[in-house]
Amino acid sequence: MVIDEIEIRYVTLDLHTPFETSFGPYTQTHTVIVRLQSGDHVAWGEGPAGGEPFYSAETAGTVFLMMRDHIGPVLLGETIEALEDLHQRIALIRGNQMAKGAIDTAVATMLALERGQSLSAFLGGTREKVACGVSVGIQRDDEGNISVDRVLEAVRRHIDEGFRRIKIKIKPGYDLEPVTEIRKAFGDDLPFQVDANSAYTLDDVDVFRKLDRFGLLLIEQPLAHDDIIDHAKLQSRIETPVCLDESIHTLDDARHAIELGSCRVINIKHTRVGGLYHAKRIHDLCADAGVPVWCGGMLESAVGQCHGIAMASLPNFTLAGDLAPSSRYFHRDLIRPWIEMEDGYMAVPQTPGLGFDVDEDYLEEATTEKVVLR
Ligand code: OSB
Ligand code: MG
Repeated sequence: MVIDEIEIRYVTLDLHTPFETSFGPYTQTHTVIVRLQSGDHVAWGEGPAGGEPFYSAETAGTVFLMMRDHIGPVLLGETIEALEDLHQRIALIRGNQMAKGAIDTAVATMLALERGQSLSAFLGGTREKVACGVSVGIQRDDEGNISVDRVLEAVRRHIDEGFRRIKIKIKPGYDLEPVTEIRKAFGDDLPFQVDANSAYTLDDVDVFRKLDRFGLLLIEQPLAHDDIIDHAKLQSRIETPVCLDESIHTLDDARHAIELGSCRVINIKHTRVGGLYHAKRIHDLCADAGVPVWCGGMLESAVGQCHGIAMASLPNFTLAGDLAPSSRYFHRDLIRPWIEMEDGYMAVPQTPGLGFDVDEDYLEEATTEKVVLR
């Protein structure tokens, strides 16, 4: 496969409802969409880094620049036969996983397309459908105060919609109460987990000891975004599995975290780890170590979700992902019509490449900046 042209777009999509985490509310998705051309074939990639460097050090702005100035120029005109070839060519670039993820997802989709395979089959996926979980943000009442009642309403709605697992965002001062109320309202059998997005320190171990009583599936990223040492200490003091999200950027990060006992579960976001190539290797490492994984979300467009669904069809993705139909966040998305959730699952596309056509009119409308390298 020869890379003839790379189009890079900075795209913003409005969320129909704000999504609030411990670092504040999101009202828009800021993402980078990559269009790759090879002969007559077109493939799409996405690097959904966000508008601000709060979740990770990268933003959609840095992804755009890295793609334009460093990754794109290295790849133009190059022949790539396997994902490994791509990553060998960009290995000298340090960090910038989301930017690498943006090109990796486009190249993986192109390679799948050229082989006549679905992205899932190309990656070695084995599932025909993936379980959908939902991430419920911190909710506020009309006066702007955090409201447990509103969280209960949202959880009830999502259970009714059929989601297979509920996750809520927590932060200091807003943790035991919503968890207690959700267990009280929906029972102990509800598959239920929490995500702190790094809002706590080891001094808060008592909160996590108390959370142990609620039989949570896992506690996601309780401590610092770049930590695996304190997470190991925390995991040794509590029963609930710790799951790492922000702390895992590389295969070695995953290996170190598993060796140290920093977590018992890993949330794999393929773009956080530099793309599907690395995601697959982390998946395989975790499978060998008996560590289950699940597919996280970044409020990406349906393009990025297609990549995530393909990844989540791999065998060790045994926990429900943050994978939801577009209508969860958007009135309109970059792919239409999008996969509907049926009985809490989404079908894994079986047609070659991405499995869907991009809505190029809406993409153009949602683009704030664009460059074409050829
Ligand atoms: O920590 O998983 C996270 C969204 C933006 C940044 C970080 C996270 C999230 C989510 C969204 O939880 C989950 C989803 O895509 O539904
Ligand atoms: Mg998370």
